[in-house]
Order: sequence, then structure tokens, then C-alpha cells
Amino acid sequence: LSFCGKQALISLSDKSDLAFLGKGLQDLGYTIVSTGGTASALEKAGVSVVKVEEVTKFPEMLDGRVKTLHPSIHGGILARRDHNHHMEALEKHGISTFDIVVVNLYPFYEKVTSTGGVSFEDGIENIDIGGPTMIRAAAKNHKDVLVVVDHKDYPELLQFLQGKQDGEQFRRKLAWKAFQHVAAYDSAVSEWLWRQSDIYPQIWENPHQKASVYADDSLSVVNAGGIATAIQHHGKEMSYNNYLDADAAWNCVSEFRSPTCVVVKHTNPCGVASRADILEAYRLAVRADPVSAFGGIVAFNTEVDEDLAREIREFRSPTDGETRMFYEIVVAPGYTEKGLEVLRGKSKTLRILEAKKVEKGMLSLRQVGGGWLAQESDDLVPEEIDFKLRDAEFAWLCVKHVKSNAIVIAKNNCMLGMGSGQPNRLESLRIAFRKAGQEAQGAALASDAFFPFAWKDAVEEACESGIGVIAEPGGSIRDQDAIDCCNKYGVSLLFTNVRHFRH
Ligand code: 93A
Repeated sequence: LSFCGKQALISLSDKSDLAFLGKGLQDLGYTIVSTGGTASALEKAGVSVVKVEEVTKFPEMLDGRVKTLHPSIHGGILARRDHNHHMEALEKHGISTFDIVVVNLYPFYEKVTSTGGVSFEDGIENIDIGGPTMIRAAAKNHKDVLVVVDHKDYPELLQFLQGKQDGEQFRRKLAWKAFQHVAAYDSAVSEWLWRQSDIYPQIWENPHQKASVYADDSLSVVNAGGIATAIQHHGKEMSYNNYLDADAAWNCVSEFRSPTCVVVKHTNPCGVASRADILEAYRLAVRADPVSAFGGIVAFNTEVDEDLAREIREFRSPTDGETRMFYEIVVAPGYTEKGLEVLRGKSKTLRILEAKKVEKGMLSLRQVGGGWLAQESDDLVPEEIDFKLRDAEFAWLCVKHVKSNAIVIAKNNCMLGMGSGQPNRLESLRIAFRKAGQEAQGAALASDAFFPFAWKDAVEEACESGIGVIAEPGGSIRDQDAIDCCNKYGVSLLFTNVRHFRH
């Protein structure tokens, strides 16, 4: 059997609008090649069909596992029409080209999520192999093959075929949709398999919730780094929240160029200090909020040597001067051999992580009900904003890492107070001032966004509390009120023009 003219390959599990498509293609002079069930449905609708077996000269095999996986099918899809030797090869083997491939896949997701579920074996049998192969082949060769995976695209396809002009953009759109269809399908299969097995690295938080961690290089344009790829040298297994907190600490400390220590509790930095002497930075970061630092995560952007390790091991809580500080995790870019040995002696449980710096250009993904949110990381560096005032710059670097509504008060390369996560910015500001206490005098305050309506009050309160500098994005219709207020108190006001919401 050898076909001349235009050919369409149709193989569908979801047969919605199949008669409409079949008749439409037949009227346009297409020969239709189809798999078993699809061919029967087309014939019933009065559309003439060539069965796949007639093309492959092979019966469906292995209970249908092998139907379309054959050179007569895939050669016809994949051959480059502009390559003579491709066309000659088809000719030699009696293979005809396909111009259109319409495929949707076994309803795997619907099957495994149906009430009552399916047995493991049934689940496996519902993994479509031949379908994705045809879709991928056609999408790869979309220059010459139109690939359709969604019945809602049939009318547009038929319209397109009736038109005289070819449209590269339409072909690309279909190919993009095709790869999405297959990617979503494979994700569903992979997730189902994950749920069926214990072979993946498990992490835990709440005993009734399974959890896992994946390293993914594709999230970054350059070598990823970051907490998911950290090496754990010592301590208890990382839990789900450990990862989140260590990530927050590592991302924040990676912002700073001079030796810096960041202490994180529940994903927010509660102590940040930069000093030429990293031991001093560590002490200051803990002292910023010793109550919160207890049981927190400590991150450094410098190697941990023996001296620093000893300081971490021995440092006593500033609240009573007696109890040794306890931490969940220490993260650093490296450890000396001695440093590691000393830290290991602090406790059996202390998790010691070695992480690679997070590079710029990371994509952050978060799940919302039914889908995903993707956002580029907040990569701005101080050079992209003209700070002039060191304290303002430091406060701004910290506030980027605090959950909105975020306020940070800092002085002399040390965070003195922070307020985070309050639905009311004024409340975050008051918390930050309460923590900073008397030290807020002359310090810098950074806000992740402008103060929408309580603006005047907030600025006024900050000025009255003795702040020296305020750095905030600006852009409020009441910016002038803020300027007037700061002028009245002799406080410097710096508009960064960039917002740093972190929700
Ligand atoms: O079992 S498969 O993985 N092996 C194949 O070779 C194959 N070819 C098409 N599944 C295969 N298909 C799938 O059959 C298609 O993806 C489509 O969903 C379904 C259509 O089967 P029928 O036309 O018999 O209803």
C-alpha cells in the first residue's frame, strides 16, 4: 500500500468532536490513518479510514502496547521534507509522509484518581507510550507536521488548512502545546509512581505528610548551587521545614560580600551582622535577638575554621549568660577539617551543611491550588540603587529577605530589629522598633514597600523614635507627605524605586 497526497494520522482516547474532525479532513482530501478504536469510531461516523496495521503490515502486538511504534509511522512523521536523502529513504522503504498528527493520550490521570483508584498493574497499563512518541515526533518536525492534542483546536486547524497561506506561528503554537501535553502527562505518571514507592529520598515534617526534596539544575541558567544541593556533613536528617529555613538563611547570607553571619528563625532573618572579624559578626547576629536565635539556623558566607567553630559551640545565650546556644543547622560555603571536627562535637543532632553560592537568575516556583507560579529571583544588588548611606544599604539587603510586610532597622552593619509578616505595615514597624530599642537612635530603616495609607503615621512614628534614615521604594501618591515629615525631623529619606515584596 502506498499513498499519494495528504495524510493525517489520528489516534485518540478522548474522541470528542472526532466525527467533525474526520469529515472535515476527508472533505479537504486527506487520507486518514487510525488506530483500532479511533478507526471504528470514524467508520461509524461515515469517514473512510486506513488502519494502522495496513500501513505497518504488522498486527497490534502485546495487548496493544505496540500499535504505532513502527518506522512506517515514525519515518512518515519525522522525515525532513527538505532533505533529499530523507525522502529517498522513505521512497526506498515505501513509507508515505504524514502532514497532520492528531493524538491525545490514555486517560492516565483520570484513571489513577478515579474513585476507588486502580491497582498498580492497571495504573502501569494506562501509561501511554506510543501516543507521546507520535506527539513528540510530530512536534519536533512541526515545520512540516501539524500536531494537535486538544479537540478545541479542531476548528482552527480546519480553518488553517482551508487557507492558502502557511503560518509558522500557528505550527509553533501547536508544537508548544503538544510538548506541554506530554510534559504534564509525564509529571502525572511520575507523581503517581512516587506515591507508590519509597525509593525517593524522603524528608519529613508532620508525621502524616510524605515529603521529598529535588535538586533541579533547570531552575537556573547557570550552575544552580543552593540548599537543595548542599552537602550534609553531620547531624540529624533534614526535615521539610529545615530545608525552607536553611534556604532562607543561605539566600540572605549570600547577599553580602564582607564576612557576614545570618540567623534565621521560621524563614525570617532575626539577626544579621557583617564584620571584618566573622566571630564578632556571629556574636552580634545572635545578640540581635537571642530568644529567637535559640533553635535557629546560623549561616555564614565565610569558611568555618576552628576558632569560629569553637565560638559557635561554646557561645552562651545572652539572655541568661549560661545556657549554651542551640541551633538546628549551621550552613557555610566550607569548613576546615578542624572546624568541622569541633562543630561535630557540639551535638549529635546539629545539621552541618556545606552549600554552594546561589547564582543569579534562579527561577522560583511555588504551587497554588491547581497550578504553579514562577518568578525570577530578586537579584538586584546595591550598585543598581544609589544608596550613598551604608546603613540604608545594609538594611535594604536584609529587608529583601524578610516576609512582607517587612521592616528592618540597622546600624553599623548590624540588624537591630525587624518586623515581618504583619498584615499591617505600621505593626511591623512597631515590632522592629520594639526589638531595636534605644539602639534605633540614628539608625537606618528599610521598608520592602511604601506605606499605603498609614504612611504619615508610620513615617512620623519612625522619626519620633529617632531613626536617622528611611529607605523605601516610594511611589505612593502621598510621597510628598513623607518628604515633608522627614524634613520636619531632619531625617534622610531615600527612595529606592524598587519594591521587594516577599510573600
Ligand atoms: O499502548 S501504547 O502505548 N502503544 C502504541 O503503540 C500506541 N499507539 C497509539 N498506546 C498507543 N496509542 C494510544 O492509543 C494513543 O495515544 C491513543 O490515546 C490511543 C488510541 O487508541 P484507539 O484508537 O485504539 O482507541
